[in-house]
Amino acid sequence: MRTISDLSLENLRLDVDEDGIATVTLNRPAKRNALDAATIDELIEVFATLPRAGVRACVLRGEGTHFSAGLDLVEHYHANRSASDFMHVCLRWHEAFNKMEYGGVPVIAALKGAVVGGGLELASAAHIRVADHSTYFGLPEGQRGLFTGGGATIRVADLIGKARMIDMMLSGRLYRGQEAVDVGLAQYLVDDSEAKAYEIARAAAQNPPLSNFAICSAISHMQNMSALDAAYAESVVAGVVNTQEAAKARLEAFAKGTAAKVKPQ
Ligand code: 1HE
Repeated sequence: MRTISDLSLENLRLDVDEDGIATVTLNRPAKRNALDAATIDELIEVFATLPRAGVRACVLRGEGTHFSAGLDLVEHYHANRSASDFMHVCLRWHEAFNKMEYGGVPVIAALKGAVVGGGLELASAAHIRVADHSTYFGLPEGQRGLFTGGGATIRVADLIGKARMIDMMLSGRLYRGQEAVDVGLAQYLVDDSEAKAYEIARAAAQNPPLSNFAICSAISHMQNMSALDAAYAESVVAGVVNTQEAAKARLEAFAKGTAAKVKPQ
């Protein structure tokens, strides 16, 4: 089993603090964190490793002023790929983003600047997206003569609906600010997206890992199932999670009236 210390990273940085909060940093600021093949390989390695490395939550951020400019267009241009080559590139992207979405570790994306094309595909594989006032979302594939290949047809369409996604791709429309939140591209709009992302990560890290595992994998899996199968799977997952040892002290506290109540502050 690979551990965090086995990882050798160049395009990403990985830090894990004493509370088990990981920070994954896209670290190609000079290229606006464009996603080249090497970065995707490193994302696969990192998100294959985090779930079994004791990590409680993860903040995904970009170095520099932009989260990510999407597919490395210059690499793609020079590689002169065949259709089959690019299909395999896309399969690697899917592997990376599926490991994020289905890995069971809460991933909170701290966004800023450009979150475009493949950068939006990456962000949409996170469980929570936090935007700041510099953040803007785009799918410039149409204007580049391209098509999404990193799961946007599934995840972005799921977030905002197919009509808005088609509009973004055809017309180059960008979303930002409150409108981006209103359409579903981000759940938070704040002055400091990283501070907020860490606040959320720390709150999530208080939950038992098995609860977080279910929240951050089962819901995504169940969305791919028929309602009948999802209801069955939900009952199996709840059977395991809701009887876990780690929940007992919390339930006891509630039964004794000493647990925090669920009320607005
Ligand atoms: C890049 C990339 C990139 C920047 N691939 N190198 N994505 C796009 O269509 C977005 C393309 N990028 C931009 O529109 C702009 O670069 C930004 C708005 C993101 C940033 O602008 P700015 O003024 O801060 O930076 P810049 O001067 O444009 O770029 C700085 C450097 O980053 C420059 O390299 P340099 O060597 O000349 O300094 C740029 O070439 C480089 N750079 N973006 C490669 N994307 C699985 S399919 C997914 C399909 C897609 O993702 S389509 C969307 C592609």
